[in-house]
Amino acid sequence: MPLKNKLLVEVIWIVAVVAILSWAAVSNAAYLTSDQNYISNPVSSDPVGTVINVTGYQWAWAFQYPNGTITTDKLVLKANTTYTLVVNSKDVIHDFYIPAFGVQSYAVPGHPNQVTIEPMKAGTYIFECVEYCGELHYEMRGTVVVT
Ligand SMILES: [Cu+2]
Repeated sequence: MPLKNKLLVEVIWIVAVVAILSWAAVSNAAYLTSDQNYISNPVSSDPVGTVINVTGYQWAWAFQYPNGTITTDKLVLKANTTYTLVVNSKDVIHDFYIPAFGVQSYAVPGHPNQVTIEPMKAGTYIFECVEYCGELHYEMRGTVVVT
């Protein structure tokens, strides 16, 4: 290959790599500076919408609603309503996960995390614990009922 063509190939490679890395940098910056409510964070900011306290313990989940009602192994929500789940644990580390909503939050004793959700469609979904937390870990699953 003549020297001139080698130089051209080299320049094309450099331009392509710089373009791809620039695109990745810009899209990551946009993501990192976007609304972070849908990512689990330590409880520190003002919660959005209705607050539901989610408590994991060996081996079930309890959901406490603003009116004081507590349900276990069943989370009842209304469609098109914004909720902040405050996720905590009574004993060991658990991990609250609703696959259909793409929402996951660690449940760490003494260090509550919060995550915001807004169910869009009525239906029944599952939630589960996705952090091995002992003998009956597999029992920490239940349903999310959206009406
Ligand atoms: Cu668990």
